[in-house]
Amino acid sequence: MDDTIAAVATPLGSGGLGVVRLSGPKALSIASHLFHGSFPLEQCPTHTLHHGLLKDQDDVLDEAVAGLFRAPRSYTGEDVVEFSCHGGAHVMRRVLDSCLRKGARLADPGEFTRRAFLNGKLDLTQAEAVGDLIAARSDAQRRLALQSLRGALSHQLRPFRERLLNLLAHIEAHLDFVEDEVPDLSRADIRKGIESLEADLATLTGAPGRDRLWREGIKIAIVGRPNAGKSSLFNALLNENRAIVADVPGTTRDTLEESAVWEGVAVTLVDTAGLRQTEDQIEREGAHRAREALTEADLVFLVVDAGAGPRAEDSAVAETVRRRPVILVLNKMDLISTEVRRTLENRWKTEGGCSDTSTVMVSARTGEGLDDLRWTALRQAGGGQEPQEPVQVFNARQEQKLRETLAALGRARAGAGSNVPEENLAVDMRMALEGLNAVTGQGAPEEVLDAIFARFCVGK
Ligand SMILES: Nc1nc2c(ncn2[C@@H]2O[C@H](COP(=O)(O)OP(=O)(O)OP(=O)(O)O)[C@@H](O)[C@H]2O)c(=O)[nH]1
Ligand SMILES: [Mg+2]
Repeated sequence: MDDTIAAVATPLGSGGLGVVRLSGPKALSIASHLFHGSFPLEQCPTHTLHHGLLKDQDDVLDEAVAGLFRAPRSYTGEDVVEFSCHGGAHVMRRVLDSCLRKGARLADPGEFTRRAFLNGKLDLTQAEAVGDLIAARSDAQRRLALQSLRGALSHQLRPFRERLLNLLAHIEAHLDFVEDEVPDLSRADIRKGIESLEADLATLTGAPGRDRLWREGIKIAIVGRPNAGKSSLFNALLNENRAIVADVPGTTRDTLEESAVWEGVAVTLVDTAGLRQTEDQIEREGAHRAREALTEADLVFLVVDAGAGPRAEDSAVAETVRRRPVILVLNKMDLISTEVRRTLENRWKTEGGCSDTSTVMVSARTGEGLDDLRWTALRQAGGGQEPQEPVQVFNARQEQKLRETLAALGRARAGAGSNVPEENLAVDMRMALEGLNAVTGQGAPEEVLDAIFARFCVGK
């Protein structure tokens, strides 16, 4: 990386402080052109802070603190200078502009972290964790991200990689067999070795997606007919008066999104427009958006006005959510007498077209049943188990690579148990090794890195 990059590292807008970051071989010389403190920056030792003026020619841009980190002991592994300025958008823009005019290039999204990865300061699981930590909305997400940032995932994979390399070495020893180098592992031993490696790795990987709700959170769409009480439920679950509630069907026209944390899981709730046949153009657009929200959601709350009893329209709405994970929410239970309660669930299930859906009775007005609804949602999203924060979670990319590794190990194990030639065994074992390496990013192709870092924002 022979060029020097610069970017604003703090969010644009007003704040007490705003940071402009420079990284690369010219970071120090560019910074010393702009920064005027008690000592010339270029002669200052690493890991020091300096107070001074940032100037563009004779124009004083700001009074700032410069942080100096010399290669290789910096975030990126290169020379890094960070200017902590007064955090106004205009100040930031001027300081950044001056850096660019002195020869820096505007950093791409995630480029600081990408350089850290390329310079060996972080592996890929750690680089991904930087993005996750910044995006964390719950304590669980923060803990999991911080753990992988500190190398927990790569640390756990290391012994697996060593076992794999060891087995591969024995298989390859069979291959270039020479008289005096008799390999010490029999074919049966190799098969056993692969088998136990496969089993241990499968345990580590866990069930597909089981723990994903902790890492990624869940998105829940609240849908149903107009006036069922969707917006009331949305507000009640958020504990705030966010959406407009009214006795008029068709109150909500647009989709509304808000975040919450339930038992440590980050939840995004989406309130939607009521679904019904209508000629009203705005309402139809609302219904269209509701259907879109439905397809993006991990879980759907199908809300009905329990006392109104199932009607043909309800089956139609139930039909739209048919192939989605759904919870049937019987709302307005405060209006229901005890006798009717008992038969109500069955009636909705049979006549409302929701026969195998789990059902929760609530009242958005009194708050009855809301805890039950939250727990049912978490249990359903967590594959039927009580939500329990996992020790570590692989993200979708890492999990995919681990599954490829497991598949290759499975082929190798089967091959080792039959008459498959050693060459073929070695091919499968090498594929398994590549899969493991890909998790931590060893030998990751440019396109993979592009895809990962494109999700970062500029300045990370
Ligand atoms: N008694 C009672 N009334 C409720 C309850 N939930 C909602 N309502 C009332 O039902 C009416 C409709 O509520 P909304 O929350 O606006 O319904 P909605 O499903 O969002 O309606 P649209 O946005 O028109 O699709 C309002 O008058 C609410 O006060 C409840 O649990 N009990
Ligand atoms: Mg509404």
